[in-house]
Amino acid sequence: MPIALVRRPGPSLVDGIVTHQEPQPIDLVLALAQWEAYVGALRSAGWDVTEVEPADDCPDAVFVEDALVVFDDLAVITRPGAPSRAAEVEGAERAAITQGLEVVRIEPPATFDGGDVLKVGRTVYVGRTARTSDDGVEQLRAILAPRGWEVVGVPVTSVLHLKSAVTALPDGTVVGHLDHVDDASAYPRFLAVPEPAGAHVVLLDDHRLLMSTGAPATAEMYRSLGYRTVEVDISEFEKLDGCVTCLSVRIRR
Ligand code: CIR
Repeated sequence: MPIALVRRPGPSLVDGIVTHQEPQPIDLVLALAQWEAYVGALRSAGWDVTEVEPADDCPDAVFVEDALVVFDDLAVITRPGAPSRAAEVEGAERAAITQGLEVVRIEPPATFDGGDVLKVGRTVYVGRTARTSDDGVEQLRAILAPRGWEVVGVPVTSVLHLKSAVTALPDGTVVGHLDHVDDASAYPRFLAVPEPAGAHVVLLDDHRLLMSTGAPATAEMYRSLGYRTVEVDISEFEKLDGCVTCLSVRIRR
């Protein structure tokens, strides 16, 4: 059974970082209910959902994808670019070890957020952003080259992370909204979607896509391509520049 690591949101979520939109109040009760529904969608699709220990002093800890990235049996523990997120990696590392993963760390002074990593086959696209430094990209390249992964750096200028702009369908087609994609030609196969939130898909399996309720036209487009969609309302996390991908780390072995 594939494993999904998640991290329960704590009371400090209301103080999460907002960079790419006007700040809006966060409804904590609604956020927790939305998080439970997100976890429920993963479980219903056959994922073994495991909670990483909470990091309630870190308002953005629920966005667990930024703290570690898994490649086969290797967990790369990141070095988040936002200082308030630095302590998130401690519990993430313990969770990786509990899962029996080999662990390596991104070392200072580099910074690296997991949301900047998009895996398509054995290609790893890495966004160069305000959170992920050139040095971070190069460290990942050095870690992964001997393991048979190719790292490709891509520019990201208008959103927080690479995966705020693009994700990929099960057949490897990269999907994104053209307002947020700096260079669609970086990807061998690219499909433009009609809504920004439609660019965010979690692959539940080869046929089912988990996505936000905030992109109904894109969901319809994916269904016309033969996929099934599972849509969850994550409005409280979207107010904090989050999306469906960053709320879990999927481990497929
Ligand atoms: C942050 O600014 O770090 C959080 N408020 C949102 C992080 C979202 N993570 C992601 O897209 N991978």
